[in-house]
Amino acid sequence: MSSQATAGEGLDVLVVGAGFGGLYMLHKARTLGLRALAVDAAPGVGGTWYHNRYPGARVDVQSLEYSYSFSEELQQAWHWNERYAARPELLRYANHVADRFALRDRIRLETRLVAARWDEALARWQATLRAADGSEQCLAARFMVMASGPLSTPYMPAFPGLERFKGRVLHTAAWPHEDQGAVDFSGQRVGVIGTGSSGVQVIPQIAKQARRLTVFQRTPAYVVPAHNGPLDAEWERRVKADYAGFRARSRAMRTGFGSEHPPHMKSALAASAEEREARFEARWRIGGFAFLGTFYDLMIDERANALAAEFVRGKIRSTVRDPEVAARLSPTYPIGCKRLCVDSAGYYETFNLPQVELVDVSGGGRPIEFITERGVVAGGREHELDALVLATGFDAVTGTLMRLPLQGRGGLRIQDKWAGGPLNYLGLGTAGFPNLFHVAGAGSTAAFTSVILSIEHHVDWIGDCITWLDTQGHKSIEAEEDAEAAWMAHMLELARHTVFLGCESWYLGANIPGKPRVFMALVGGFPAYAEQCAEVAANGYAGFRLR
Ligand code: NA7
Repeated sequence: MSSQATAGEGLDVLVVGAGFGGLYMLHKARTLGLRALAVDAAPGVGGTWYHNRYPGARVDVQSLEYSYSFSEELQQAWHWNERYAARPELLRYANHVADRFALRDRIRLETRLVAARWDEALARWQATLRAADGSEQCLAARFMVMASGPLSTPYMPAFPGLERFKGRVLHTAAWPHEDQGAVDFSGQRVGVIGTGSSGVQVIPQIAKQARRLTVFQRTPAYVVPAHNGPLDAEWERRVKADYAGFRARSRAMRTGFGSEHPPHMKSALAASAEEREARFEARWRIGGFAFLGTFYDLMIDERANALAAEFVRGKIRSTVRDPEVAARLSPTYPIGCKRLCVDSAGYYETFNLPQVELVDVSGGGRPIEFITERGVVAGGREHELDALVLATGFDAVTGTLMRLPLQGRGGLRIQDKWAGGPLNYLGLGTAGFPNLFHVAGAGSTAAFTSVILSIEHHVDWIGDCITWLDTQGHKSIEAEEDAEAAWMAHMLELARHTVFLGCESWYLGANIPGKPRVFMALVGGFPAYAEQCAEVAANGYAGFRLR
């Protein structure tokens, strides 16, 4: 291991992650003339889109909105093939960005941040990086930006006996890179555990190949159609004619996307049954998240929400031929409480196929008991399988940071600081961790927006902040504990007025046994959040301690 780095030989910014967050942070830092380096454990850039290689992986926000806006040349030059891009296209885009902005020479792939400690005397982060060959290097950086992704640590439930299973076990978020490009399930009996976004996407694809597909469902998802297809050339032309205006309209939306179909400003409760049905149907035909904007109060009034939920259950009943299967696929918690699943492949129709079986493993029903050499035992029955796909999600938002030996001021460990859940001010900084910034992490609206819009907002704010600190001659910035506590109270207060506390979601950490149940995202909408962040900056970074 090299010796401890000293102040003189360090970086200005160490960026952790080379997904969309890390790539833009690196670009930003370089345009500001800062010495920056990004590291990523993966062998390629693209983050989420590098790892989630399972068949059917696709973005749930329209491509024209799930893309960078920072470069007019880029947004004009890039052509999306599909309305909702699939993983390969998204990965090509990430690689194109890395090349176009000449970022590769400052990205170290297959390199993991294995430790980082704030050095108070030097006002630097001392970071240890480990390369794939095991060699380690210490680097000092004035600032560290965690662009490690809110959904980057896959969750593998500890099913008893899993290690005994003789077939292949795959996780959707750690899908293997096969020589031939794709895992072949032809002729196999395949089990899928999990019916969130990943399960909903992978299930119809596996059903096309497998001899038999058994879906183990603990909680059914609300699945809305994407109506995906080739990108409409006329829409692309219109957007590109005024991309800046399109982006500005997106930023004015609470979700940062969907400006072409803003929420209808009427209560679902004020509409007649006929009007409601017609409006839900019209939104269903548009596809995607637009459905949740059929009426303005779907996410804040349980009774309004219940009407939307019943409409979707009606769609399930009219699509799935076996009424018992349809009933099992029908959720009862508030719609949108867990992230809505956007379907491009006929998810509900898949359950009409003779080779597909839906097994209820809900907590109240008959959970998965254990795994044998041959398959999964649930409900007292052994389901024999050749391959088992875990679409069991992520230790979301905090999981990646909580696995890092990250030590702030006075040796404060992030694991202790966040033992009761993440603490953050504006979603950007944490008390006790000077000069450490978060991108698309806890405490921001990232989870409820087009994440690239949030990334750009965070990175721009961080870039401005570093520039300001340097001009003012400050060596460090750190969230104040009071400001942080007030921010967390604000987050909870906002969430209380929504339906988001009405189910067990990854937003709440409720998908991970033992994880503190804390609502980790800000539901106040992007415009209000961006305004608060701008105000803090305009007021000399009020709520942050400067040194
Ligand atoms: P999700 O949405 O967290 O879904 C994980 C699924 O796995 C969900 O259906 C879980 O059921 C199920 N699960 C987890 N543990 C178990 C056990 N022990 N037994 C049975 N079933 C289990 O992850 P995704 O990867 O689909 O999507 C994450 C985000 O990525 C998504 O929201 C988009 O933003 C993109 P549960 O619902 O917890 O009962």
